[in-house]
Amino acid sequence: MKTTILGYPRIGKQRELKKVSEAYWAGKTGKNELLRIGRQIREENWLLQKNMGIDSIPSNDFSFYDQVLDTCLTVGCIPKRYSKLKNKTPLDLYFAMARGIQNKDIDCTAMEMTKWFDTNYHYIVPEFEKDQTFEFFSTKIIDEYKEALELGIKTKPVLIGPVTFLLLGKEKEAGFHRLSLLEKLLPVYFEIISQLTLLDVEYIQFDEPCLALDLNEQEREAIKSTYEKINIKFPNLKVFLANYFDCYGDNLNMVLQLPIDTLHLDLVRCQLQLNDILKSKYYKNTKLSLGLVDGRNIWKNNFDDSLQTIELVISKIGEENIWIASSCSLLHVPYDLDLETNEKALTSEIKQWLAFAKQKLQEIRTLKGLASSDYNEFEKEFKYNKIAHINRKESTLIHNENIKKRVLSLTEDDSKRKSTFKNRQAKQRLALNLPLFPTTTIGSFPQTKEVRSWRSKFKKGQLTQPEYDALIAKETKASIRFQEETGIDVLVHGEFERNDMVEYFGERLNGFAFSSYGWVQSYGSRCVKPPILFGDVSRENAMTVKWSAYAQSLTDLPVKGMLTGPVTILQWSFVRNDQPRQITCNQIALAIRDEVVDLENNGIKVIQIDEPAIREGLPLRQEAWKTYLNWAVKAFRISASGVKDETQIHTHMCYSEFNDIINDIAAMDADVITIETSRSEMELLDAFVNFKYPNEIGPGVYDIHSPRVPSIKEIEYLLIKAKHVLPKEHIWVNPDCGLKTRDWPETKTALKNLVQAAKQLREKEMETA
Ligand code: THG
Ligand code: ZN
Repeated sequence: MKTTILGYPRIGKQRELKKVSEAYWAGKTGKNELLRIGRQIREENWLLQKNMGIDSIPSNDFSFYDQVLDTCLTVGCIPKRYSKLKNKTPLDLYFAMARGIQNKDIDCTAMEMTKWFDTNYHYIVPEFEKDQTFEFFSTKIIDEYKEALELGIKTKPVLIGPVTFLLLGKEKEAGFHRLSLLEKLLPVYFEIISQLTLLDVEYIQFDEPCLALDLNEQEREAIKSTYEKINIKFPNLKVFLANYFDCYGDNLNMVLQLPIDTLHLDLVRCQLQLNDILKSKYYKNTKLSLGLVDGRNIWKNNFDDSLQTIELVISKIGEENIWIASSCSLLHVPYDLDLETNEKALTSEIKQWLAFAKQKLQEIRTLKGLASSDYNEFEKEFKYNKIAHINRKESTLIHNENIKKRVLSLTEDDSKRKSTFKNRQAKQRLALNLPLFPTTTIGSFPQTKEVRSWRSKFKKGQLTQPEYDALIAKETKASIRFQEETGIDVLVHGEFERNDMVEYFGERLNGFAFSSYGWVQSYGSRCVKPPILFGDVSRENAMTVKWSAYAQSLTDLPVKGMLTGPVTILQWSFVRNDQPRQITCNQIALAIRDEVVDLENNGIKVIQIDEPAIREGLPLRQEAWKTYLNWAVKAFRISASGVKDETQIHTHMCYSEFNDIINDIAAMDADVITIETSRSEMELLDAFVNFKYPNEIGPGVYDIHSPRVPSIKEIEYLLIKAKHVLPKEHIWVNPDCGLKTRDWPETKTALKNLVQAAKQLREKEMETA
């Protein structure tokens, strides 16, 4: 029996990598310092794993930005627009691809970014051309293997498999399919393997998480031929093939026949595949890596359950054919629970239920101990583990009978508005009196350094509540005046009082706890600190009414109330695993519903409930889509349906492709949806040619992810494009997303242009009418 993990967090225990990269990009620190911190993080991670008793330690799981981008560099898949940079230092080329580059010699956009499977991690999307060639370009994987060897550690290098790499990318031109590039790509993989073999590598981990998706015959065949070829060329290499986030599903029979050493199973996401494998006539003598320790969530492993599984597998295939592993890379969990010493933030009662990355290493080691002859040495830990689980089951912190009852007594009517959209629309028109092509923004205004410093001073006790409130009030008032002067029709208060859009609500609801250092990489140097949703969710007091009502008191124009939706709060938290996600989601939905009603009672006529993560929560296999979409859409509707017809409900979505779930988005029945489209020049609207979206819609006409200011003409052009597929009475004019990452000067100019474009379009309509 061996222990392993598929990867370790790399942002640094105290986000050292984030800090040094941002300083490097700002020109405030040199390359040597950046490289030094990178080396230090790798060394710390490796030595920690060694000390914790991990037998097979991964390398090449480190990254300065993203592992898919690393793979692009490894195989020399560098879009032509960067070719000028190829003879510069590799690091500058690398960051230019990740972040774009703009100076007097060169002006290149960044490569696109998208969500990594169903996680909140974003990867860089590889770009392929028809005449794409590959070469072994960056030797990072070799260098890091050698670096670990020098520390006396023979690692298991991690490579994104060639099929997954191709499938994750996109074709930059028509006329070919990216999978057809496999023949050209494989020789580079052979070259890498051959160099690693010369260094006496034993295992290479190939990550092929595309095996968790519905694959067609060709894609399956590509996997099969790839690993057969690798085996023919390198018969002594031990291939560790990893799939995670879901079952092998229809791909199982094929992978069981592959000539590989070890097959990794994510047993957290898919328990049932284990029995299928042990029963299968195709299963011969492949070793099995049992991914029992959850790499996506922060709960302690249940040793009792895991041991039963391990013992079953031992009885079938023998101890020597088993690995104990994390379910996926530990990238998705924070570093170390031992850093959490603030008892007020995270009580010891809650802490005893949790395991972060370092604790998960210990769990893997303990499971191996308990399943082998070292049992006695680990017996004590087994006992503590049992106690923690009993304690969690019975904790009064977790269970709230009123909430459980309220969810059980939900009826169909609770997820329905009082009237049809048509009736509501008529009443809302009278109540709001908006012009054609009404303008609005998505909610947040720039979170300047100043605003963030107020919050941080307030948290440290350097500002009193009244002092802090006065600063927020002043900023909110200025934002209302700015919007009035600019001529925006539906205003927002600006969200100056908020941190992260999920954290803010978590902090105000029962059932959530917060870590102090529980950072997880979201993309590049950007991190999030997901709330820990440990118990039944309830709302004691209004969460947003104070600032929304204050903003509304300053103006006669409607001010939109701003909330985060139940599915997004669920998706961006570490969610309890002791009840179905659907029930937890309904609890959040009821809390948001009460907030929506409170806002209405306090004079707010337009309320936006954001659901940017609804697409990300979609299961990887289509057979599971319907069930998920049913409860997710319903949870949104529960949150939105407590109001009268006159109150206009908005929602907002971004970060994903929505075309394939457009029917379900319509079923959410929001009166207005604002949606990200501007980067793809309204490609999204293609979906609306065939599908008549029934309610009102604001396709984003200003890409807020870039400091670039769109001209009036550009915005008008996008709106005219929208007018071709949407009824003009349904079109709203707004940016792509919230403006919190932007600065004021560009925001002001861009919004002036946006209002002007809407006005011009209105005038043209008047002329033709
Ligand atoms: N909140 C959460 N998840 C998200 C987003 C979010 N996932 C998708 C998308 N938005 C990811 N985008 C970002 C953008 C900015 C930051 C993180 C994710 C960011 N983080 C700060 C940093 O790393 O410096 C830390 C945040 C803080 O100081 O509170 O800027 O909006 N949950
Ligand atoms: Zn958005």
